Amino acid sequence: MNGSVSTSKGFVRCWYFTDSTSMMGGSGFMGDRLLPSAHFEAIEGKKISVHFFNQSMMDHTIHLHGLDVDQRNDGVPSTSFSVPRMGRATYTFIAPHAGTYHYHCHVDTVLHYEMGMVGAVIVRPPNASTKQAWTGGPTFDEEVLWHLHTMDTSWHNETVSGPKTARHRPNVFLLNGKETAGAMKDAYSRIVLPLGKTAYLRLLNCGYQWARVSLGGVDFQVVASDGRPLRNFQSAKVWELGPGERYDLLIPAKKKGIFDAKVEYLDDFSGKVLGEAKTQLLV
Ligand SMILES: [Cu+2]
Repeated sequence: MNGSVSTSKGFVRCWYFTDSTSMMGGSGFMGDRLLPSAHFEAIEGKKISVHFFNQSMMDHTIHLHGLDVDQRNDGVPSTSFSVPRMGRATYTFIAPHAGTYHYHCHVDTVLHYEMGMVGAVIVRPPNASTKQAWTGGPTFDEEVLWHLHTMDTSWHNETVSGPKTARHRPNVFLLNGKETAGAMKDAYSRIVLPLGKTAYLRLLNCGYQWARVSLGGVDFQVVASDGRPLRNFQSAKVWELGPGERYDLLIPAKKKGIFDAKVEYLDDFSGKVLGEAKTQLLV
């Protein structure tokens, strides 16, 4: 689909996937927004079919990043196929392991990705639990997905990548599709946790910059990377993830308070903070 999102830099044209099976009747994920694109869920070991109707005037695909699909279902036009405008296709795969995954369009990837054709895939354990990360893995009380994304709004006037998209200079910094003013009060981005409970935070970096995540000094454990458990969980207060990476964090609520949670986007070469999106952790 194609639409405009309101940002501090004005309305920005974007392209996105919607979920026609959702209660929202084809709106974006998280109720009221076009970005991020709709996320979907699968169950480990089960065969999944994703029916794609390309309701646009351009070719697109769905590439299931990290899901170990076969060649036909890989969504790379040169080695699989592309879905023409107003065309339909079904992608089929067996969800490999419970965890946080990613999908995106792979046609003129650099531009289609930037435009918003990116989303998360959550694979649940075989018992379909929404309170355990994987079989034998950590359990949690609350689950939050943070989709990290930046925009260079000048790119959003283009229809094909070229000289004007040779450099990515982000000027909009998003958390779940919202800048700080929106993310601070966004029920899908804020982490609200009763004392003694645990949150599971799934991070997916869809920006073209490194992202640094912190929770106002609150300790967390990094337990999984790119859909696989870490052999040793790592305690941290700050975590950085590169473009396309996913990390899952376990956050125990040990102290009452309102903490400044944020994601800072870093220049890939200098490490300088280019911008940030803030929200809150409330215990
Ligand atoms: Cu596309």
